[in-house]
Amino acid sequence: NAISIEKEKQREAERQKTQPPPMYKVLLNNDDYTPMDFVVEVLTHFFNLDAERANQIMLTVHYQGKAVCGIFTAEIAETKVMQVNQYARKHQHPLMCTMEQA
Ligand code: TYC
Repeated sequence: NAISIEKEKQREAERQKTQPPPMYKVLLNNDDYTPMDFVVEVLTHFFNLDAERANQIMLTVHYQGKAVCGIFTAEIAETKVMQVNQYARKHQHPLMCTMEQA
């Protein structure tokens, strides 16, 4: 009935307060055209990686097809994906950033 549904909603709300939020992996995907230097620039600028880690991740994408750039809550992951894809399009590169639940 309506009261038990309401109770369950309340219980779920309480559970969420004490539960860590779902986390999302943000990935870069390989393509044949985006310059390696541009990918490294994206990784240092949007994911706060130093040049060496950025270069490692770029090479993992290049050789394996994709790599995780970072793990974030939903809102932050969505923002990263949008910012990276907009920045790539602005510079006319096909670089593709995606997210999936960790
Ligand atoms: N494969 C690209 C090249 O050879 C480099 C590249 C790396 C592109 C990572 C995208 O996410 C990427 N220029």
